[in-house]
Amino acid sequence: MPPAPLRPSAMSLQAPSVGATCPVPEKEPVQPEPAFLTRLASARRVLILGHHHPDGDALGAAVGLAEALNDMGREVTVGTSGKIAPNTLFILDGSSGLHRPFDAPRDVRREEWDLVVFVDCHGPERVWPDHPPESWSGKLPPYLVIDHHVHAGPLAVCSGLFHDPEASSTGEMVARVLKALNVAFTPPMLESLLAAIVSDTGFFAQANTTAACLKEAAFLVELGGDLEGVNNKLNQSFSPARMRLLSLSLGTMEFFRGGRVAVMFLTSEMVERSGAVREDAVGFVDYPRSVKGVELSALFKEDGRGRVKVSLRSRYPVSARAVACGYGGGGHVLAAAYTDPSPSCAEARERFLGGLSSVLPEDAG
Ligand SMILES: [Mn+2]
Repeated sequence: MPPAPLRPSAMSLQAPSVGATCPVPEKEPVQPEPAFLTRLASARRVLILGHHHPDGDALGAAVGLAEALNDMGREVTVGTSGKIAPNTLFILDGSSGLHRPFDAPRDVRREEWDLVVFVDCHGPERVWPDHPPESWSGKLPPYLVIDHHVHAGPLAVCSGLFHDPEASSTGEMVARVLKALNVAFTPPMLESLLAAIVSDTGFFAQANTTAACLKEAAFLVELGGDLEGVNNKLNQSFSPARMRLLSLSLGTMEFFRGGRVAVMFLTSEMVERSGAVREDAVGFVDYPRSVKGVELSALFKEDGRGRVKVSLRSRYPVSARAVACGYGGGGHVLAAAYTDPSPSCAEARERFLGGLSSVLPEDAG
């Protein structure tokens, strides 16, 4: 999921007048605490885990950190839980054979690791959302968290936290960690960290593309990071089956509320007919909101288990999160999601449209 979109501060919206001293519009980014770095660097055997169904940021941040720790002589594994979109698999190829699946908390044997690092999420509940807290509570090795999502409350059980909700991506934060550790950046680190940053910023196009984010990316490019190469792998390497699936899904786009709301379906039947896999649908959610005048968009995806996952995008000031929270979901202001118990996209859409009046009041349109 893309990161918390940030509204630019009032200061950054004011262009400096000609001849005036240019103001410093952004405060310096948060750096990891020395104790956090010591904890990270002193572990010998480290397991790095991103959130369930890891996206480009979770994978890139994990691999970037893993490569650095590996070069420091640590035993490192990147663990993943859930499915990975085909266009982001290259990020794992860049790691030195350090990846394996961890589909359940029991796969993390306590005696095997000195430390677990959760990246792009705040802990085990985001890695194994289908497992009850009893399955991991008190059973994991000590763990650190590196994350840019907004947390609901303090994280009591982690042994160290590097948290910056203003960071564009966890990849940007890992770049800060590696600099603080005086790591010599290698091509696999540069590629995976850039892949993380561009994944969460829509290739430097979204509101979270801050000056700090661009500076961090520029630092990585200066060291030899190849943005064009990352773009080719991430956005120019889709399968024909994925395009067939996109075509079927786009064919279902419909508009409501005078064009302010757009919805699109992705059914299991379409996945089967196209020969694609569900994870090929990465990026589909952005199409309905890309239409002029659309303030809120929803992609309804049958999850293959009799429910419908609803991914929302909105334009400021409409809050996708407020809509998602109304249905028991959550997320960021402009990008959020919830699961609808309806067996079909059409039923889930009716429920969605029925609950919009509080967020998107009826107007003349
Ligand atoms: Mn992220």
